[in-house]
Amino acid sequence: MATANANTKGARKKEVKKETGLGLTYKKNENFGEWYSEVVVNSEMIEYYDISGCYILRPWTMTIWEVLQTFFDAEIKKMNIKNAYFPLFVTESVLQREKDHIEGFAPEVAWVTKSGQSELEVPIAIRPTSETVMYPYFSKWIRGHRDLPLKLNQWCNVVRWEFSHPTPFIRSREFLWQEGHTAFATQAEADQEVLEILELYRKIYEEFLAIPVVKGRKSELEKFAGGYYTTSVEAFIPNTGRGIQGATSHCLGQNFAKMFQINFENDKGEKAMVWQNSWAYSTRTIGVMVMVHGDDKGLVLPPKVASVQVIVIPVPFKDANTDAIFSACSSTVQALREAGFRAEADLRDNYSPGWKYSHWEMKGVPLRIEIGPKDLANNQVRVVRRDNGAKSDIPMGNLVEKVKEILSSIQECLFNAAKQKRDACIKIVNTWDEFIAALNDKKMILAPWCDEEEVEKDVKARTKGELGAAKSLCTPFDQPRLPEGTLCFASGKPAKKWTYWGRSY
Ligand code: 86X
Repeated sequence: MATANANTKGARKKEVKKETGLGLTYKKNENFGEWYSEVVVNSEMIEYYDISGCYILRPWTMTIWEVLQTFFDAEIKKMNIKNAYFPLFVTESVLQREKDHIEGFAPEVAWVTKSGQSELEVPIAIRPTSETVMYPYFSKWIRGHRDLPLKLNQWCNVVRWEFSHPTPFIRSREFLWQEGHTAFATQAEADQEVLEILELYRKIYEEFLAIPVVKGRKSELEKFAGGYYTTSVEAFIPNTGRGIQGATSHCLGQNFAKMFQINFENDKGEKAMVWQNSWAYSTRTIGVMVMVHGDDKGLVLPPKVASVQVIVIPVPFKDANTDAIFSACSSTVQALREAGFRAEADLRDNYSPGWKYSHWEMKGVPLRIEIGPKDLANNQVRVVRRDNGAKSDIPMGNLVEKVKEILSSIQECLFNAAKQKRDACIKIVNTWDEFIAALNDKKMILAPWCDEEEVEKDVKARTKGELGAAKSLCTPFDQPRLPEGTLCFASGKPAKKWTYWGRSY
């Protein structure tokens, strides 16, 4: 639409963008940060809020979250883990019972100090995580070995008042997650669960979000300080050259049992301490998905998590039978829905087909079906893939079968493309010089390491800079062969293992 002051081509173009809300100003490879912010907003996943670091999760986001939740919730129920809900608030004295590792986190805790105009007698904290909320009751509920295992999960929000640069999904001050907290009589049971949960996290990333991850163990420096050992799935963002912790599964050992006196009488009548785990994944998963698959047209959704898997768009020409085209769209949607697909028709008459194509591309819908007069006449539909733009005509008779085929092909192609890109970023190094070169080249670095905490601290110190220091991401469970005599890339001492390193989120 022309406006009075849109008198240059550029200004007019910008004006059009503003009015339609279509198109991205930034390119993924040119300004990744701005591209990301624009995609999450224009795809209608996120709305910015007037508190920094807090975001509105719109339905387009929540349906993805719910798909992951439905999967994970069913899986943990098969493991006999029960859902519970504990309060949002925790008193200062209870929060302090975890003093040692709270210390470092203290600046991130948000407090409620008033109700109305009157000061509360004791300030209460908003949970940043729920160990201190839950474990006093684990202590109360666990008496004998017959009370074990106690396996609880909760779906909730937590608040961590971060001060570093907030990013939707990736680093927000409030986020959604599940937190699992379990207690066992033996370490062996705890060890086994840690890996079972980690495998579910791998599935969330690889099988739902089509993102390759590395399963491994965190270094002593990077593990949860309150725990015994930490495992994680690690993803990688090629554009920024940063690793990102996708989810964690901790074995807490007996540290919290000591702090919270979670004891039980074992089957020999002796007093014993429980072995505990905790594990979580958050809405960060969705941010990683946007970063990995999105392109210059917007979001790209893997079919398994897409709120709308197939969008059907009528393409009426002036002299065409519009009613017949519209009703073909509706019956196509109906057939797809009956077959179990999430399909919708965009029958709005105030937008052109071209506008609708861009709109649903921006929103990342995996497959578009166009129905015009020619398709009607030939009893076919035109399908266009979001991931690679490939077009094909499919006979109405094969609709369901073909759509099924194409959607699984998209799911597979997205994973393969992401894996190829990720793998191209992995660099194996043996020396410090190679390490620095690879780091500057935005690589995910696999290096032989002596596994000494002081050496990791030294790596951090020596790589400090504007972009942030390098750190260990994880020691992959899947270890390449470590030839006898291999030396640590950083210390020159004998290497004990292969570990991934890089900058990270
Ligand atoms: C660490 C550890 C653990 C349950 C998980 O990673 C899985 C789910 N929790 C969380 N952590 C904190 O303990 C923590 C504590 C405070 Cl007080 C805080 F402000 C921020 C924190 N962030 C992480």
